Amino acid sequence: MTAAALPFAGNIRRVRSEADERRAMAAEVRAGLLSRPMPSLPSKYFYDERGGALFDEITRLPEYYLTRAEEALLPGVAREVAARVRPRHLLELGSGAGGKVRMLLGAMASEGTLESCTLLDVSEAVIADSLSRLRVEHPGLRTAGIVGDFLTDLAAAEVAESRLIAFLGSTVGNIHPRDTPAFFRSAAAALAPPAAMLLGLDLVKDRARLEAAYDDARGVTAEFNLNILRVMNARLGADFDASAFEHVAFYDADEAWIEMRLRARRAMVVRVPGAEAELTLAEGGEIRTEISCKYTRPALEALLRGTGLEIERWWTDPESLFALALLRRTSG
Ligand code: AVJ
Repeated sequence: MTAAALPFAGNIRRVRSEADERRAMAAEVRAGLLSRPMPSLPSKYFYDERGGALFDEITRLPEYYLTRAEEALLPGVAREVAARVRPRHLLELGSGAGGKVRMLLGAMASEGTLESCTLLDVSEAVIADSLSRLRVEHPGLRTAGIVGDFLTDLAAAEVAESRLIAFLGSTVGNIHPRDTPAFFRSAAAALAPPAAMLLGLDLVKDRARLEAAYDDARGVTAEFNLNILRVMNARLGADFDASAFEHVAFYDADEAWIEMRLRARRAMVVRVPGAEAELTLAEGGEIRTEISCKYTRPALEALLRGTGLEIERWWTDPESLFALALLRRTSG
């Protein structure tokens, strides 16, 4: 039986109705386009169907070491975490197309502790598809989906004992460091001990390696970046001319993040009726579309201070490209 022939994966809950979702998107996009010195667009809107497929392609690019480095670490780490934490419930955040969750479930099943798996993602289609596949592999697995945003909607997953939260792929890097502590506090609140969070982190490294990963030779990342304009056109009736923009990606060493922008090749006025906004750009004017933070262990420790979470274990590959951190609630 193919995944396509499976019945629709039920038990998927939207945090907001589609109408509320649209209103929230309009407000976020409007705020981003009005922000100065530079207008911005929220990076979660990369991921429509085409954006998801382009991201998948990015993960297979020779320059994009992140996914390979994490997937090489994960089998061993999953076994160790399953044995140490003995979680019964897995909650994956921003799951994407994810083969990674399968490694974690496999390890939990081998320990004999696996009971349920919940996926939280912005895309209902991605959740439904992933859950049907997981249930083929683990008949009897209790599955649930939450259509929402990991930044604001973690509270929608009721607190479970013996839960492992998986937040992989360095997706945490898309959160602005000013908002990261609040995110960790909400994660701590969703964890009743014994419970833990497994966090994937891209590490600080030389500029050339970082920048190549976000500006690949084949131009897939450029297409991915430009796709956000097509999403604005499709969902908010905007009239962005994607061919009038170029992809920009650079490492900001002071902030320790990769920044992606779209630069206007000519002066233009863009209308975004669904967000009740209009954007005037000079030739060379830029829109920020993503930050992707790069970490060190001390930098993560600083972000965790006072949030109720601390690093219990830290794994990295021989080249120190990528890390997996096991976070636990601080006692007291
Ligand atoms: C999905 C957040 C891990 O920041 O590296 C890939 C997204 N952006 N190439 C990242 C992305 C440009 C990616 N994450």
